[in-house]
Amino acid sequence: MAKISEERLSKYRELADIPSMQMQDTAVCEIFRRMEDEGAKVRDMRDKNMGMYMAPFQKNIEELDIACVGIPMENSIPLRLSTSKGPAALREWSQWYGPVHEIWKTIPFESFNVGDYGDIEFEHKDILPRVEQIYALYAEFSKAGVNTLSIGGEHTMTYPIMKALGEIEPLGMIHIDAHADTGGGVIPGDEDVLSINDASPFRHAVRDGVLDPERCIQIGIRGRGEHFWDFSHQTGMRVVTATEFYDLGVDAVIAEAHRIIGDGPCYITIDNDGIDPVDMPATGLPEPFGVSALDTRRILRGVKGLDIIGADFAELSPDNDPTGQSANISAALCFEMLCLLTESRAERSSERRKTHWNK
Ligand SMILES: [Mn+2]
Repeated sequence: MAKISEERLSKYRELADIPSMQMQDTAVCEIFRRMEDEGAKVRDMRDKNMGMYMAPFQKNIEELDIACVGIPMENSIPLRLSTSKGPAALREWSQWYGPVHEIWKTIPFESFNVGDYGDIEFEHKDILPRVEQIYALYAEFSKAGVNTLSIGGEHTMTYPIMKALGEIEPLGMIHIDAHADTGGGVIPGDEDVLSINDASPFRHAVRDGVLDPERCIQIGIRGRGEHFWDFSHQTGMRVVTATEFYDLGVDAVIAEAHRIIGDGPCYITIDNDGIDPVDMPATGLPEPFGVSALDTRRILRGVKGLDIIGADFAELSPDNDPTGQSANISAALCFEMLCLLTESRAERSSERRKTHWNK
């Protein structure tokens, strides 16, 4: 048997003496070193003092460029509850991701002041005052020019977020979901066509003039609820069912998203039930035959270049997945969105300020 030559072996032995970190991209070495110097516990991923993606907790809106926000809202989900635990589960699993994007090499912390704002502490238990409270907070973010990555919590939250962010200019939308969420009086026993719940956020956002339906694409829609979504079709939203998504292919759908949304501001919202329940069991209303987790990531990577001003991830219900894989995949997908927010902000403005942990 031929052995590996001495020449090759001596080369491998020389390489084996160099620490991995030193062989890597110097930008990655630098951010890890800086984080440790500033007191971030990058070696302890269970440190409860660490915010999402190891970002520092920060409440000062004026100082933030990009805020990660937990919205532990659980009001209108009819069954299989636990969305109020979504932000905590995502925060825990997010420690596995970042600080660098594996393909784009984006390091959000080196471009902007990224902070975890923490979870919204609701002052009321009812849905309407909670919607008001979310709106008031996001109006402050919008006024201060902060881009937001919001982790739910039920999908209702996206209505007040859009109401605040779309006030200056109506938003376009990339929406991944099993349900189009443009319903009126969807929940059984609910006679009010304009009630606010997690099946209606986009009906309200369009009605308020903050979401432009002609610049919306909804991907992954499926199940028995098609008759609820006439508002999407009649206002000109592009509804791509999960079946159509796989017939057309991911690249064709991404090209369509670029064409529909164009240059204006765009919001990305993912309801985790848009993703196939095989990958994402931690949801309240699982619908089989959805978009895979991998294809969800391909969509997110494919929409780079659009002007993404905000993003969210809704309906994560950790109790429905004891393995934690759903929260893990959710955290991976949300890091993609954090990098999209970073890339878009960098396109929009040449101002830079780094994240610091030692304040
Ligand atoms: Mn939804």
